Amino acid sequence: MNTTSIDPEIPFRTRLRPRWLPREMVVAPFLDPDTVAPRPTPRTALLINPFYPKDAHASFGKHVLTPTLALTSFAGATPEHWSVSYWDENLLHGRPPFDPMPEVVGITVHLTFAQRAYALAHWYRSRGSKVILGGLHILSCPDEAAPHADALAIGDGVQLWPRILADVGHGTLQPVYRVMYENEYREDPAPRRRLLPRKNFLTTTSLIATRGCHNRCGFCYLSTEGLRMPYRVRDVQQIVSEFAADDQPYAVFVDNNLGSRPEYLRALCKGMRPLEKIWSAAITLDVTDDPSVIREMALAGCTGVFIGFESLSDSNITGARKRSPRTDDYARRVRILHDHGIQVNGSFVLGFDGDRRDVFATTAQWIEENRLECATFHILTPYPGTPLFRQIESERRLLHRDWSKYDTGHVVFRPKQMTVEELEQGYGWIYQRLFSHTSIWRRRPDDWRAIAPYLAMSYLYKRSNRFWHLLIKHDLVHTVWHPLVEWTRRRHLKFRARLAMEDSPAWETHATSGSVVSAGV
Ligand code: B12
Ligand code: SF4
Repeated sequence: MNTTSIDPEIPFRTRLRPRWLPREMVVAPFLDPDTVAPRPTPRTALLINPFYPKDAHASFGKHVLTPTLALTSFAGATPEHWSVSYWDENLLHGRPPFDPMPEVVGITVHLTFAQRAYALAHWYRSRGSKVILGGLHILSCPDEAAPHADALAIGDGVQLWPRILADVGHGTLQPVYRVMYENEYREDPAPRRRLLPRKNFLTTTSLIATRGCHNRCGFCYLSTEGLRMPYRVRDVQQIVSEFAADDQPYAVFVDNNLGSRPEYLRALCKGMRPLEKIWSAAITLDVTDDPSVIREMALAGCTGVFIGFESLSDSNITGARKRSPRTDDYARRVRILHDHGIQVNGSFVLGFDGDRRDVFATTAQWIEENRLECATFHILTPYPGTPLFRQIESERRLLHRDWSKYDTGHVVFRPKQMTVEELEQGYGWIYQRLFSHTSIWRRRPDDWRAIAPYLAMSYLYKRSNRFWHLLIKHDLVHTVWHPLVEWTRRRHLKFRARLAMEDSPAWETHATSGSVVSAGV
């Protein structure tokens, strides 16, 4: 355990080193207004994940760890007589294709890349394609998006997409389609993962087993006004089959919270165990209420979890309306995960009303003391339509509505107990600190056998943005990472075999398993 405490003023005395950020990671590909495109080909659809600027503080690797399911999920519901293709602008392959010119272009829209989505929509519409916009931002701000689309898809794309294509076919496209997430999730088809470029992602197996969350934190997109997303699960066997069918050693669950119903998680783990694969997922810390669930996770191949700790202050947590264990119990719960060989990627929000200037040093200190292998920081961001947005807006603390800066890496509101500049400086400092050699070393696992894989993961994942840029640009992400992932899987198989044999608690007998794969997004 480290005892050296970090001086709370250090963040403000430290000069932040400029970070390397190549132009193509911040500027979207050029859309030439003079390009002459062929006439749209009937019954062809192109699905686009638009470009967004990358944060130089964080790892570029997270963008190619695993693909979003936004597009592949509803692509699975495409009628037989339509041909559909996929384009992710973040893979650095230049501007999206236009030969053949698609009859329909479906674009997923988040607030941070809404302007890029609108630019793409304009380019394709002016050349004859019908453009459909869907995704989180269309649900929050439909009026803003409407002028940019032929149709808006508000809510669940899986239900809407076949209807939209049928209406295009009949020439009866409506301006707005709307349906919430109240149907049976298990009736959805599997996402169409074969559309994905396999060589460009560490794994293409993004899985989703549940919808919704037992919490409704005031800052989370799940509390957006008008969003009805009751908790629903898919059948265990559906998930197991999808995991097996994609033929990758590693999966990332993109569920909001895979641990919302611990008994479902337990059943899912039992189902996945025979696959002998590894995976990571986002969960809430209350899953550790019952350590036997954590044991099932380890036995089923869980190497890492992404946990929204959000804050180390109970009043911030209560203020955000999050039901969470007391913060003075966080450390014990982290140990339960570590003792089962599960790495912890902690997510922390900075800038709550209760946060003062010392929050950066205190948070970094706690992360190092508790040896979190990885941490992700977010500047508190009021997403439009959420209770947090309404509160900050009514207090006249919003600085602007430039959504492109609502990416949790910029300050977009006036914090209560520090200045905007202090919050920005503290955010930059805490990332610099956590990526430093000193901090990486302080957070090494207790068990010496797990140190080498931990260091490999930290350096390859967190300190190699030039390397990531090269891999992404030259389509080498999968080729280079696959052997490391496979090695992790094999190590994990040995680890879980020992865990399964012994009756005594894992922490008495086990080395941590370690992983070269980051524990979540
Ligand atoms: C995978 C993921 C990522 C990946 C990939 C992102 C990408 N766009 O390529 C990575 C790791 C790179 C990433 C990064 C970030 N992410 Co992210 N990410 C996710 C995650 C975990 C899963 C997304 C997913 O697959 N969902 C499942 C699909 C099926 O749901 P869906 O996207 O809503 O799509 C459905 C409908 O919306 C609709 N639909 C969507 N698009 C379209 C389009 C059409 C045409 C139609 C018909 C329908 C339709 O149909 C789908 C099926 O119903 C979500 C949380 C979540 N569980 O959704 C966060 C989430 C989307 N991310 C979020 C954030 C904040 C970020 C970051 C900004 C964080 C950061 N600072 O690093 C970055 C940067 C990305 C950016 N600038 O946008 C927030 C967005 C909040 C908001 N209100 O916009 C979310 C919701 C997490 C959260 N709880 O706050 N992310
Ligand atoms: S626990 Fe996480 S996913 Fe659930 S409402 Fe809160 S922030 Fe959203």
